[in-house]
Amino acid sequence: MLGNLKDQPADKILMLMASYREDPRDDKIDLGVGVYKDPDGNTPIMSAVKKAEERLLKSETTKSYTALSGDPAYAQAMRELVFGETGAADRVAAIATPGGTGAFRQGVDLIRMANPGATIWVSAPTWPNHLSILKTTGTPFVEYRYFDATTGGVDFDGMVADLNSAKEGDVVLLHGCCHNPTGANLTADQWHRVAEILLERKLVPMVDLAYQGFGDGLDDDAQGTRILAETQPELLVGASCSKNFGIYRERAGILFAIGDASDTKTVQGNLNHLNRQNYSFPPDHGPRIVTTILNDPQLRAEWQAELEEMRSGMLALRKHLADELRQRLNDDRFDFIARHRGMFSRLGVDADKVEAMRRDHGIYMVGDSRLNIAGLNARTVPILAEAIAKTCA
Ligand code: PLP
Ligand code: TYF
Repeated sequence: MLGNLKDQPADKILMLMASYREDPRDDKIDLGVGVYKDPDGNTPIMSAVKKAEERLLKSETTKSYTALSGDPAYAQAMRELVFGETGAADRVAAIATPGGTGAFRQGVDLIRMANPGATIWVSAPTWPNHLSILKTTGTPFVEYRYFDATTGGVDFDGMVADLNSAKEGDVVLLHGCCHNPTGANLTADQWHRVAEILLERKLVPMVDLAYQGFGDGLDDDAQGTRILAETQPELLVGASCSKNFGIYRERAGILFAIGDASDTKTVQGNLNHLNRQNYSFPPDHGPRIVTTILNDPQLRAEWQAELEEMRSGMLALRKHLADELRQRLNDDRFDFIARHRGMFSRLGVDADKVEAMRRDHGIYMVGDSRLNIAGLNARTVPILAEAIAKTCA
């Protein structure tokens, strides 16, 4: 049996992590995997998370099973974080999932149960794991135009034209904020236009919100999702707590399915069913940390302040890098780096240039020229700018 197995394609981002580790150079720079790093290159546990864990250690009296959907207090706290005051709670069904990836996977399974004929429209490009999950589940998908490599922005006309050819019932996957891998995002006006197209063509949006708080702030980053919650009859949202709470390995995520209030009970039952089929009860420790923080004003304020420091640090690095490149190249070709939001920017240079930066300068970015801004600090920004200027000018 096992001899029948074929090798699976490796995850390029995780492979890059391994080759970085093996590189003996002292001055190597890791701009690969999407994990937040402080200026010293560490990914520390946020202080509010540590305090919440201390509290839980003292106060938890059982590790017995929760509910198939996870702790209801987690769903409520996350619903408020993601949707704010928007949207009637009676339209929202939710399950805790192992990370945002679990939320996406469960969302895809739900779509296949509800409408097996649906095609999923994904941005070109999108996070590679979206594509591998769609392939693994045999879910039909097509790309819509999204990133314009010449401007570093969104090809919005292309996106609109492509979505206008989707058929009724198709699902459109949108990154809620901080687009991975490009860093280019829709404006509020563009979200409204997308909302109109979804309504006109009777399409169902699915939002992947993996970086709330990393772009323009907690509320601003949820703006697109909230516009859809206000305007669309149906909406799926997968949210991850991995980045904004820095609890990557705890696997804390949530899938929301919003529809007609008369369907909520059945939708909730189907979500519970999906958790049961795939892994039974979802992880609880990460969600409990999140709920403890969100429901305690002091811990919440501490968490928000720390998140804000991370966010503003990344913005400062963006501006610094764009300035350094403008000075060296004497043009504004890379100014889009300062306009991008989140951890990532795609430079839009060829793979051989990415390879040359790795070989000649020990700079590790993903082959599609995506760099993790949080991998930089004030010392390494000029080093990267020099390498880009030498290699890509
Ligand atoms: N979606 C996107 C776009 C991501 O970049 C990530 C990052 O890891 C995830 C989902 C899922 O994150 P996790 O499953 O670690 O919560
Ligand atoms: O895109 C990234 O770098 C993050 C982290 O299989 C990640 O989303 C990368 C690869 C992977 C899982 C998570």
